[in-house]
Amino acid sequence: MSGPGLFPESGPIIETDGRAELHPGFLDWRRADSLLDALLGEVSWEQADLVMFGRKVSEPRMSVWYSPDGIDYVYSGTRRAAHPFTPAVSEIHGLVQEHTGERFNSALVNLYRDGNDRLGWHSDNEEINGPEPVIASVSLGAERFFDLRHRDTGEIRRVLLPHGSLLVMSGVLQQRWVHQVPAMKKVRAPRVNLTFRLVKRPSD
Ligand SMILES: O=C(O)CCC(=O)C(=O)O
Ligand SMILES: [Mn+2]
Repeated sequence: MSGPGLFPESGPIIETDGRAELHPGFLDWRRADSLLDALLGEVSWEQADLVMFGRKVSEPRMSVWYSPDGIDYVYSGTRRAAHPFTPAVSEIHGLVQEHTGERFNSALVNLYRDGNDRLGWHSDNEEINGPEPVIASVSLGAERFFDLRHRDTGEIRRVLLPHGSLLVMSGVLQQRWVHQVPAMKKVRAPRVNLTFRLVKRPSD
């Protein structure tokens, strides 16, 4: 560790009530640069609208839901249509499966255009993700904070997610902790994040 948990070289960030583990050098810089360029060029970003307190609001970021099996993703009153993987998403998918030894069949890909784009407190606890999902989250581009907050104790862990890093969340983490990507107004550069998941068709 090179700091009090903020810039960990590698390893666990959370080991109680679920697990979160950071692999900063998952992709070397050259590969991370070329995959970021490829994604910025080939992804058809969508602006999703959520329903919050009965009002429609636009998410402060762009995103796309990839599920080659054609399973749509429904959350916060919005339905995200399934798309087949693009070549770069497919390449990263292969690397993530190889590195983790886990199988994933979908990815939510987010574009934070600059430091004003953000993602509020939430957990990935929808039925489609299953009760103890393994979620593998790849970061490319601008470094952004990622915060985890324990639902009962209020404890907060903050990490900076580097270009080319992989964060793996597992166990009961989505039940016991929430997470967010806060705004960082000074950041001018874009960041792309891919969260790989193993989803099943909802039983409704
Ligand atoms: O951008 C990130 O690092 C997190 C993304 C995330 O939490 C999500 O897509 O559910
Ligand atoms: Mn999430």
